[in-house]
Amino acid sequence: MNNRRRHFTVAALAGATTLALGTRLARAEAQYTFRIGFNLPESHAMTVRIKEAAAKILEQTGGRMELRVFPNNQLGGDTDMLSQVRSGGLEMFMNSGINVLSTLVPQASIYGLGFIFPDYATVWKTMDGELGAYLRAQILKVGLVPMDKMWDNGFRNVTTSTKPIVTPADLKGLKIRVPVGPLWTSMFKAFGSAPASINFSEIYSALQTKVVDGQETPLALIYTANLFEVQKYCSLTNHMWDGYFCLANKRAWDQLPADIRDVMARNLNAAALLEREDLATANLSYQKQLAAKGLVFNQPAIPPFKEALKEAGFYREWRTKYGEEAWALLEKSVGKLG
Ligand code: X2X
Repeated sequence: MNNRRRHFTVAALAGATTLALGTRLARAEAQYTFRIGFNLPESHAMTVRIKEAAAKILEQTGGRMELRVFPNNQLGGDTDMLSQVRSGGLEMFMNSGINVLSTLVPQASIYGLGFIFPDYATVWKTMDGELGAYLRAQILKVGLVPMDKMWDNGFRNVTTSTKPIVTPADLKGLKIRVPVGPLWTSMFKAFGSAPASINFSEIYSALQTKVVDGQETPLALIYTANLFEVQKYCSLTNHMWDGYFCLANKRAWDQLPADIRDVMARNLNAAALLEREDLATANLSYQKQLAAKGLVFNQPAIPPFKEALKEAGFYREWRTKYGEEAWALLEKSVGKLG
């Protein structure tokens, strides 16, 4: 798993002075190599910040630790990457707790319950607080080591190729792509939609070929994954907030020397905080940029959507599934739910 590359390469190259050669030299010298995979596009803030963190890790470990970054489903879809990181074929994986990770750790999706976060301040208070710590402890139990800081994906909005969503009734019968996680299927069934679980790697073609008519992701993704090319309307439902855990295979993580683990954790956590700021800033302009690309926006009234979920028994059902401990931690942070 760990590449211990032979040092004669370095000796042979010693004396090289150009930056390009310097980089290659550092690579040749790396004693440990991890790959990190995730589903977001190259231009997404997460990709940019992870690459930056990888460069700092290489530098701060004196070239001993190389983190190779594979965005955009280059290593397969989420379902594939999750099984690779569990087996150790992949050392690190970024995934939303509501996405495939929740098929392994059911509690991980609790923060995706509909309409529970009024703003980012409440999101970070919750996910950097007791609930986040509880979720990370659950994830650790399945042999995945989560870094302390979560990364922002964003508040999610519904887009369609057919009509704007103005009231909950507009969601009825809608063929909508959702990620592969039971909370999503349950939420859109509660709205009366026809949700289809499809990995992000397949979202563009599923929309283009009209396998589904709609989808729901944050504006950052509608923009960076070019979903506006195959969607016409965007309804600002902000129905749930989503973020990513940065995960390492536990056996691979434990094999790293403690000082390298420290450098990794420090840089990845710092990068997560920067990525949160990047998106907070970018979010201010995505709507305008998407409108300029032809996406038609509307702002539905939100209370009827929350009411529809309540009436369908959605919160009751998930409270039972998550259990009282997780539910109490959530309510402690966001207030009583229903
Ligand atoms: O699949 C999605 O929609 C994405 C990229 O937002 C997640 O990973 C949850």
